[in-house]
Amino acid sequence: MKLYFSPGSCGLSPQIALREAGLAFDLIKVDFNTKQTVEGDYFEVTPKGFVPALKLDDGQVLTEGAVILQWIADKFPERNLLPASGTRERYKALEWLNYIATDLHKGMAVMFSSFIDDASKRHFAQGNLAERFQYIEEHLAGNDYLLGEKFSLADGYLYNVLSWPPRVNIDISHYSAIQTFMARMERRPSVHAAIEAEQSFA
Ligand SMILES: N[C@@H](CCC(=O)N[C@@H](CS)C(=O)NCC(=O)O)C(=O)O
Repeated sequence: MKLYFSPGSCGLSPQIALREAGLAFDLIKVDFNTKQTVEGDYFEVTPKGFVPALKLDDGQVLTEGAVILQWIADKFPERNLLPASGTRERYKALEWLNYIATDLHKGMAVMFSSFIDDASKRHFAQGNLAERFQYIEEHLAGNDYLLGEKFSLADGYLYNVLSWPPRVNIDISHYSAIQTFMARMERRPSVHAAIEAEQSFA
């Protein structure tokens, strides 16, 4: 199995998930500028050109981070990485995955865009993103993890996206529940190992 990623991107959360599942995998770095990997043209892996992509041992390629997380969880149900399919808890997890992917991840993507000027980014961060952070802060104030007391792969995705604000000069240090959550996640061996593995490519 191969995980295509780029250091510091949304490729971190599937890597955390693979480690939580105890799966063996190779990491293949994608150069965003050239869309090349050590294997050659990344567009041959996925015409989207985006990370993450997971190439299975049979050659099939899965894209879309939130979908890759569900595939990993469903492949190894005994690991309890997401609630069982069809349960009410599963739909709660899907709500979070969708919220992170659409509102938070793509909201944060605005801050990295070269098509948007700095003033508009600042305005967007203060108006839009601040509300997203506050919503998450209030939820985490009463919960160790997104689904309550137990870790799920949605937490890895949230951790991944919430590690970006400081890189684009958004201060989230005053959100104390978010900070506690980030520290809790960093104590997980999967998160620690995933970050270290990314750094070895930097
Ligand atoms: N819809 C995709 C979006 C993935 C995405 O936005 N990937 C970014 C990195 S976080 C990317 O590959 N960007 C490459 C580029 O902009 O050239 C998903 O949810 O997995």
